[in-house]
Amino acid sequence: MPHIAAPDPLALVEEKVARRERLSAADGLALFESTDLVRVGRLADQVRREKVGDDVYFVVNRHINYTNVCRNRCRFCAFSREENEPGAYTLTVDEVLDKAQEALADGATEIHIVGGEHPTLPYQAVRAMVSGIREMAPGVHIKAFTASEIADFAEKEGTSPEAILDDLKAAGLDSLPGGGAEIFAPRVRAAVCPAKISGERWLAIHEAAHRLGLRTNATMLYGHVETLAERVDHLLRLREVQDRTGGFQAFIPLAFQPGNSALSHLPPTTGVDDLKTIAVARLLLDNFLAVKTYWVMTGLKLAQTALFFGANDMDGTVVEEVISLLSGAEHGQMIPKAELVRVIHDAGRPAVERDGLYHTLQRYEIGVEV
Ligand code: V47
Repeated sequence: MPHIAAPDPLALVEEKVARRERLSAADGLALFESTDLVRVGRLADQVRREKVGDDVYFVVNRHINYTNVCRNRCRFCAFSREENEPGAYTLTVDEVLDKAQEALADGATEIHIVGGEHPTLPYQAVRAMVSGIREMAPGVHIKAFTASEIADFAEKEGTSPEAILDDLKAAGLDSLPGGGAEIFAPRVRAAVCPAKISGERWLAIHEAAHRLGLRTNATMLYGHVETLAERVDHLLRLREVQDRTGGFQAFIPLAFQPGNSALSHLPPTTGVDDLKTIAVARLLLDNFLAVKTYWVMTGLKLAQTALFFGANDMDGTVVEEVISLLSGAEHGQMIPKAELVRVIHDAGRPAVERDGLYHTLQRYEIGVEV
């Protein structure tokens, strides 16, 4: 009997990458289904090097979660509370401004503000957070509000998300973070976040922001009830919007943290899955420059390793990010800049402190102390 070699789906993907051909949904699935992590990673690493070079970006930033009151009560979320439930909190505008002031004194160049769909908090209060920070610090990058908060503000004000985005831009907003995307497939949303805006709506709000000249990020919350095909679908939908607008800055895969949520019976993601997801994102999202590894959710060691699997951004110094803290992420909330630079240098890569729009603020070549 002649020996017939089993088909090698990765070889086809490798050939396509060598020809600089766009990968398909079937290619994405083949990459996710492969257990040859090193081979998938090598391919993503090669694409990353050719596309964006060796620099690894980070930002000195601070997260401010202005409220945990949210009417959506997504099943993966350990953060949200009903308005009158114990543990519910809402910061006043002054408290938000105090936190921002503290962050600026610590050298933050980006403030990342998110909360929830609070049923009674007036839009003017959240707008005042943005305009107040802008008044205090004309140059700081304000990245605030997920698409689902924008939709909620529009509903409260009886207007369109576009009008809200325009108004927030006038108040000082620079960009939208990538949260709230979860997994776009309706099947998954019905199972884990039935009250949240649809995937189509999330994409449309980001596209509207891009049209207004606001840059945005995109995330994917993976490792719960979604299939690998649904992850691929999510990535390809982002790629489609990016083809039209070019407005996404970074893609950030968010590893599901099961603690204290209605899905706490599910196991956490594995290191192999985390690295493969970064790699597949780099390979499918051929029109995104930044693929960010979010160390708060994966741990610093795995985030560092992700730099060999397609990532070129380590997010930031992040203080007090309550969403992941409450869901059991135990990797810390704050890292000094010098430590981030050390970790990036130890991966053999130059570290670049960036601003919120990926302009270089300071380069740290290997061998140079911070
Ligand atoms: O919107 C909620 C997700 C997001 C859990 O844009 C969870 O630069 C994992 O979007 N396990 C907030 N994820 C975080 C986020 C983010 C983080 C860092 C940088 C940027 C950026 C954005 O986290 C939420 C939701 O999608 N999330 N609960 C959980 N248990």
